[in-house]
Amino acid sequence: MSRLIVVSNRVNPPADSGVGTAGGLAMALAAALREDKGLWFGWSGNTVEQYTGQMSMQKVNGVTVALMDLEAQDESEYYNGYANRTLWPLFHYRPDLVAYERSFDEGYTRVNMRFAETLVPLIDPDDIIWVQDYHLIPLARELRARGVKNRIGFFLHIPWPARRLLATLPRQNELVEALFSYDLLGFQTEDDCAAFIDSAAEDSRAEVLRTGVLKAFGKSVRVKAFPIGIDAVDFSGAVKSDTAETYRKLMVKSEAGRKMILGVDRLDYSKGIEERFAAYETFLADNPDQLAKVFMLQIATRSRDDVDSYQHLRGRLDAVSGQINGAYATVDWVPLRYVNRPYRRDELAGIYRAAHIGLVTPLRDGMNLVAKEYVAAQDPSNPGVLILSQFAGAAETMTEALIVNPLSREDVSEAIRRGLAMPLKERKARWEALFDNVKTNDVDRWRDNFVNCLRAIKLDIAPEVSAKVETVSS
Ligand code: ADQ
Repeated sequence: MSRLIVVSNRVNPPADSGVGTAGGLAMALAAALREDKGLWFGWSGNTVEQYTGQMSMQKVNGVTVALMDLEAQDESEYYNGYANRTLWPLFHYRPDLVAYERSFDEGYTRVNMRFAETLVPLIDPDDIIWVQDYHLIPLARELRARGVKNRIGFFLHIPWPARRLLATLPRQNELVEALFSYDLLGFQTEDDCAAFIDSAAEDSRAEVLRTGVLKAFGKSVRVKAFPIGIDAVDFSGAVKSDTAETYRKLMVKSEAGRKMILGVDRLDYSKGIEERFAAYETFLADNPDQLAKVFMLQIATRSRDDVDSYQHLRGRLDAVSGQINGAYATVDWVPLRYVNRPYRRDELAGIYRAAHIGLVTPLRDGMNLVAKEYVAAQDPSNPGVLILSQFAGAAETMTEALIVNPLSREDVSEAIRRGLAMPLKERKARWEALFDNVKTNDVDRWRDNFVNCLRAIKLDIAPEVSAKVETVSS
């Protein structure tokens, strides 16, 4: 069978039994690479004075990884710049936070060329190549320009924005065109597929050849939704672990008979944490009978500290959480516990299980795996209630959650009230349907569906190889 090459910005194959610490995505990719004797290629996370094109090959937890270093300028223009200050906010519907700087755009193109240059010598003719996420959209174009004819697939973990929003990005058509150098484009949801097809059809005159196959720029590409899941089996193991049970008991003790409303997120403006705090404040104001009977625990681990919008958000959350506690706390009750340290997955599993409400209210999210982990961690005989934003990719399939508009304080506040009062029978019925979906559509299924679909693509719809190197920047 052909070998699988996974390419992502960062590379982190966990050990076989990474139950406590490793994320499901990394576990699933590493398992496929071990089976296939594949290769995982990406940036080492290190910067050097001068990029040399050298890479280091090593075995990490049974997976062959190839790592390259970048220059400090690359890190600032490509990673902190175009990826995290241009594409991330734009694709999460925050044009107000987008930095449109030509140097970022140039750095993004340069780094994708560097990825291609370094990767090409490692590719065998029948390898299949799977590129992950928005950092590497132009990679297939750069590989094709260097003569690579292999099947190449791309999966976008974040949403694809609406056409009118994408239009605010200078040279956005070049980004769309770059995606036509792939054979298969995977999105999280049907909605994202439709948004991409709309961009391609309206602005790049792409033709729909047959369902899910688009043609433009003399090339064809298959477009399909592959909703990502969690590592349901491994996560169930984490839920049953001693550590999870210790944390569950710790939380039950600290609840002191109160009901816990839980939020768990990377500290990111797309997760809607500030809006969630505001909705919780509305809930406290509108439900005086619930004061001191509930509390919210928000775990928000710091991320992308080098980007100013993240520093600003941290400051806001510190202030708003302080205001809520200042207004409502009593000597024996703190309404909002706000925690910035990260927790291991088995610790989180125990915390999820002790929560009466899982409050997952991103303003935009590709999928949101926290929603799925919360469901997987519940006690089947007494499950909690998931409140889920209509703007998370997960809402497309997790329809038995209480679906809310995260921008409406009243909407979220009412859902909290309803969730706290929900009878056991309804909680069980909703949870059973949700859990069934989480178990069936897990991360292994996501990976296998994508890889099988890529393998099955006949080269007759493979893109034509372009002899000229085109770049995103002008
Ligand atoms: P993230 O935005 O990082 O990922 P999310 O799906 O919310 O997405 O969480 C990913 C993982 O991080 C989960 O396994 C969760 O347990 C863990 N995590 C989150 N907060 C944590 C915390 N405070 N402490 C410890 N662990 C924490 C991107 C996209 C998502 C998409 C995923 C997968 O933005 O939309 O679901 O990729 O494709």
